[in-house]
Amino acid sequence: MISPTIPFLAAKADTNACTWQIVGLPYDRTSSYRRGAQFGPDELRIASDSIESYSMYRQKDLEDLYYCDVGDLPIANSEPDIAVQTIADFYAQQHSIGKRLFGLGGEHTVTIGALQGLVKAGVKPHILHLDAHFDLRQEYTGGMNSHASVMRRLSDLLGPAKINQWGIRSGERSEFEWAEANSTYLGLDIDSLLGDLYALRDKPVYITLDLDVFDPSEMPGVGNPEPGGLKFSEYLKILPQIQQLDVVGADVVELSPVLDPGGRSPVFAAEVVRELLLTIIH
Ligand SMILES: [Mn+2]
Repeated sequence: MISPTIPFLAAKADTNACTWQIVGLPYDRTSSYRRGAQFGPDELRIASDSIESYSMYRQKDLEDLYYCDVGDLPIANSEPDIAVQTIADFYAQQHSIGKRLFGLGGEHTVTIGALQGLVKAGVKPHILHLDAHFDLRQEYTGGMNSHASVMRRLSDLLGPAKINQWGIRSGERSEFEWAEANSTYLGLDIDSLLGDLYALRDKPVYITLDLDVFDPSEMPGVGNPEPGGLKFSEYLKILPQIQQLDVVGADVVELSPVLDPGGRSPVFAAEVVRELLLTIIH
């Protein structure tokens, strides 16, 4: 493992005492449009140091939660298949000893490794996928393990019935058709998402949040920005429903700090992570 520049805000030092662990997944080698996501995990941690550990929205404090930050996996310069394998091995090993992992990306390809690891450890969760893009291509320039193929690989692993995609507003016609045929697409409407989340109550769920699900006016530091996205205030409305789920793992991916010269994206991403930690760790 590679030590973080600083641990994520309010992370505890004693890793033995933590069920939940934050792990950095600094990878961007299959990014097609604009790279930079390999710097996401550390920039997110540094930004987390500038925000409050208390959330007025959740009325909870990160200081009261038990989670650790175990640093980064050494994958930044690996070929995609090797990076995915490294992540899968780590996740399988950690889950086999009862840990749960919160991944900081890194490009979305890292999620393939995370779910391969969970499945290897015998965990087959439902997937809640929040993203501007379907990521349903059979293969892409990087091969089978690519940011544009993530959800197709998860469907191969878990079956399409466990895939729930929300916020998507960009894709090839064939991706829309596949999502329609396999009923994986939940649309763009917040109220319908709340109903879909209600149906997942008490089931094991893995949440994968691509930061480009948010509107680029609020979250510009992503590789593939897409207008018309989720607002932070709407995100806050989803969280009470997410609290009802049995979340077995989560990741927040695609922060690319170098693409936002204004520098607000890492702070935004850190608050997204804070709210999610306060929601899923009970
Ligand atoms: Mn995306």
